[in-house]
Amino acid sequence: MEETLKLYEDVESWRTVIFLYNAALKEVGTKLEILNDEFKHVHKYNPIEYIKSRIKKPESIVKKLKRHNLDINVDNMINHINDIAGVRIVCSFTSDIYKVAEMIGKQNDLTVISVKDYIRNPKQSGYQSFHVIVYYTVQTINGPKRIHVEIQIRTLAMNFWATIEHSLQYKYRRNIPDRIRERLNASAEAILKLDQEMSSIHDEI
Ligand code: 0O2
Repeated sequence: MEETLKLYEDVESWRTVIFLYNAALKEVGTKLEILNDEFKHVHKYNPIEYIKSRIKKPESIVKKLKRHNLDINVDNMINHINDIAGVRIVCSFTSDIYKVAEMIGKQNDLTVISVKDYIRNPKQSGYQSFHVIVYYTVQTINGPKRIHVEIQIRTLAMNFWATIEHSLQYKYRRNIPDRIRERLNASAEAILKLDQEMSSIHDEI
């Protein structure tokens, strides 16, 4: 009986937590859309191509907790997983990524808690992206609640590479064979060259 009650409490707190992450995601997404509209209004130029949001799937949350050798519970999920609510901003050019990151840093209602620049320092896998973890405060019927949101900012080309590599990681259960790894590394270099070339053409205009 006690166990059933505990399970019920866990499921209830899980639902409440996911509700809050969803609320944060909606508000942060709208906020970024408005900033993009304002940027376009002022500079006659759109730094953001598109924005996508997602809540991490329960099985991915569990996998990540296990990867970090943590017990599977709601507290660990809140305290140790920063990307339960994720927003992905896709830009045309690398310089746009830094413009968007700067805009995010200027917002009073977003507190930047960490930044990872995998563009200047790509991961060994070849992964390139700019990650910002922020706190956003959601107003609830019981008062304010601070929620973590991970914002990933990348170019269209970086996103193409990351999406393909991510699905291969899934297919090979994070054990991509060496021959495919080599091709992915070569593709990551090609992506870097492509982004540099497109930026240089863009600068000519
Ligand atoms: P999923 O399946 O996308 O949710 P970690 O070190 O990964 O355990 P942390 O601190 O969150 O934890 O790392 P990081 O580097 O900031 O990575 C956060 C997310 O960035 C990942 O979430 C991926 O979405 C993406 N990412 C990081 N590295 C790579 C990579 O090499 N390839 C691809 N395709 N994406 C990457 P998850 O939870 O790992 O995965």
